[in-house]
Amino acid sequence: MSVFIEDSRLKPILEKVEAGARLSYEDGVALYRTSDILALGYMANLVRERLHGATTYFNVNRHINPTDVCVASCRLCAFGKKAKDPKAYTMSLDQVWHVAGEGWTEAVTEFHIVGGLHPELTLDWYCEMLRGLKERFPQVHLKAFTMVEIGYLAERTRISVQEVLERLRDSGMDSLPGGGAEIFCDRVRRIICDHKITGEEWLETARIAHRLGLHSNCTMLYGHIETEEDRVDHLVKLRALQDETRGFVTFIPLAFHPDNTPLAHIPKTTGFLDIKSIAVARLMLDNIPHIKAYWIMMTPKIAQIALRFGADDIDGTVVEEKIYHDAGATTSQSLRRGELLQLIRKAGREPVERDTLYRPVQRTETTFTVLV
Ligand code: V47
Repeated sequence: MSVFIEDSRLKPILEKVEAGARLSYEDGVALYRTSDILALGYMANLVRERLHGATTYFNVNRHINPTDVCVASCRLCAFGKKAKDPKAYTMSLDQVWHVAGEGWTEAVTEFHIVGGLHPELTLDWYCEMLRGLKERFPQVHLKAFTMVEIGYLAERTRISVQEVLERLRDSGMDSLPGGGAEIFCDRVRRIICDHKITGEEWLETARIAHRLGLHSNCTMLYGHIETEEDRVDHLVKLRALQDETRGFVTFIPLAFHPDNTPLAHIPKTTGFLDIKSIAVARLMLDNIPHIKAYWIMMTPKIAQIALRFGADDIDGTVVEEKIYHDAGATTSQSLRRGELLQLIRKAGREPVERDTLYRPVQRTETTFTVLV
């Protein structure tokens, strides 16, 4: 099929995409540099439809953030607070289990659980939290703890990352979300998140998790001080690890929201960059099955457009989001299942409710069955 390409530098890339060939680092940089968003969208949509046709996935999930107390003080973050901050909170185990139940009205299939790096909560506490959730909600998938939280627990408990992962898995953790990856480049990390594990450590933690048979997602935070080269380097590193482990399920590009962070002077990302980040990810990450347009971060309107620029997933109902809303997000904190269906259908796509590992879910008003 022919397509009108305004930016002639994209022609050799189009040939590779049509042939199903892997794109190089240089191709990735060229894709980020182009303004030819329609050619980019054409190519990304070609790959998206080759993999998923018109299907667009969503899930019925609930976010739980047990604490916002965090020792890290990352400049990118408006969520984490020092323990002595009067606005900081830490839930008791009973509160976590209670909050989880509040999302139950729509029969959620996933709890997405992440929090700050708390200096006192122990590995045993987290294991008990998971066991309590599994006991009360045995059919709900527990997608819990970023690689950064895992690294911190290992450091504090003085045991290996592998042992932390095994203990959490044995207590009920089913998979891991993709957060904390930010941008792997050291120079950028030193400025936006200098107290976090390094990019290499993030990748190594993911490698260990995948080797234990745990799946995870992966993310990239863009729109702050990183260069186009930094972004492509990040994508290429994720792709290389995926060649090795096949453990990543979904990639989620995350736009930096500057409000209430020490980097508040940085302008917000544009819709153009948000859409481009989805498309470039779809084209570069040829071995990661899904690309998510996280509506909380992109707004439902841009997320809907993204479904024609490479994304095949729109995340879920979420119910109560804190990380982006503390950083000035003006989107709603939750969407109902019916609203997600509408959003997808109005983009001419076919909604499929999935569980965390993308098995289709069949449901009645209050119950669900995962189709295997
Ligand atoms: O790790 C923090 C980012 C992430 C800000 O795996 C910020 O399915 C923008 O990882 N502006 C948490 N971003 C969110 C996340 C996620 C979201 C949805 C689905 C999944 C999944 C994972 O948000 C953090 C960090 O990278 N973040 N502060 C901020 N001011």
